[in-house]
Amino acid sequence: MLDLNRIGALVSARRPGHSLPQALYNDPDVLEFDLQAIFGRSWILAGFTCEIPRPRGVLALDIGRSPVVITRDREGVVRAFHNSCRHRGAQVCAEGPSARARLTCPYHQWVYDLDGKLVHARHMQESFDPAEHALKPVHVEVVAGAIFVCLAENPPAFDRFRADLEPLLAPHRLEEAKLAHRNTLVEKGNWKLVMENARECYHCASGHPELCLTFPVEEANGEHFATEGDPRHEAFAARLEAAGLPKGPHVGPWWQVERFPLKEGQLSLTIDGKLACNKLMIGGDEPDVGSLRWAIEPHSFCHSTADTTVYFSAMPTATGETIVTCKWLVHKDAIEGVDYDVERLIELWNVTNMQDRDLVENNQRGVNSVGYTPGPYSESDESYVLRFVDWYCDKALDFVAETTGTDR
Ligand code: 3BY
Ligand code: FES
Ligand code: FE
Repeated sequence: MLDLNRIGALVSARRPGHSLPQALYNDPDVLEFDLQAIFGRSWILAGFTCEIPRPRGVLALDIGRSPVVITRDREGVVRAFHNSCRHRGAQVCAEGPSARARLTCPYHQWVYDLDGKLVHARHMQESFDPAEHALKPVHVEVVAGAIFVCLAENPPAFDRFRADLEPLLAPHRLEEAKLAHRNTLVEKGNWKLVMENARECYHCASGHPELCLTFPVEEANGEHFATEGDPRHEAFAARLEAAGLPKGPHVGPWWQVERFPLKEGQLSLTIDGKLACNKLMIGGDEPDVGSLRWAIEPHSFCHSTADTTVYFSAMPTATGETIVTCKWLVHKDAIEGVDYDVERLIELWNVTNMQDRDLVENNQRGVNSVGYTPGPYSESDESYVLRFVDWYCDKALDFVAETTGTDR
């Protein structure tokens, strides 16, 4: 049994504006708590509709310890289910994308339709009612080709987020994309350290020499990218307006959405700043549209340039372990070896993610020290880390109050 009062006290005792108390980064009970209070109650960016092409596309992923499976039923409606068989609970679909007409549990071959209905269960007695043993649904929302799921019975309100994201993301035509590559990285660090690192560019100039060619690391340090009165930003805004592309920024309690200019003369977030794919994902033929950064607490950020969308997601697997999943999308008609080269497409983010892994693992080692004391964040350069940590503490204390029936 989790001692919610103890964890609530730990969160309440944190010093605002500072990194968190040690136990919040390395205590096994806190990880269990985070899975319930945070990952169990937030909208998670699970993937993209192009990963579940009609009619047989299926995508399975783990949200903490809870496997989820996403399908499109015969009518094309996207659905999500707990990926746990209604017989004896086995995981029905293996993690990752696959193509299936039905979902067959590998254990005793119970068969489910893509809408979750149980359609076949061998040798069950007369009294057994298949209608009572459909896969359990999980809340799902689709925004411009991006799929969000939430394990909670009552998920957080979604409408404001949708209104902020949809007009900015829709021009990237994710419905017409394909998954060009996907990989994972295991990081020996708590998920919060992975996300704090992902929410700032204070470390970018020294930590990511390759990213610095294209990513405006200095501008990314503030609250958002737009810099008033800067002629380059004004020219960028005018170009976007001509191309009919809204740029935001939109910042909500658990999201940030903003289109920003890349470094001068660079077209994509690649190792050389050139396009990674000649067939554009964005409508029109203007490739110089910067990048749309869309980031969702607790676990992800994406960058959508004219030619690709890159997805980064961090999932806790154990107290000191996080799995980072990266996906690269390109236009579905782009031909590998002709329009794009996978090695070149993935090189920059692979290099960057591995540099971040080393930074996170090093951070975790230092945080484990008996000499660790929470230290101050930079208000200017780590503003999104401050937001993340404040959001985490707020959500954690809400969970404690609701679950224990006490006031905050
Ligand atoms: O959220 C982002 O944009 C990531 C990418 C590079 C650094 N970090 C702030
Ligand atoms: Fe799925 Fe038995 S656990 S068929
Ligand atoms: Fe980084």
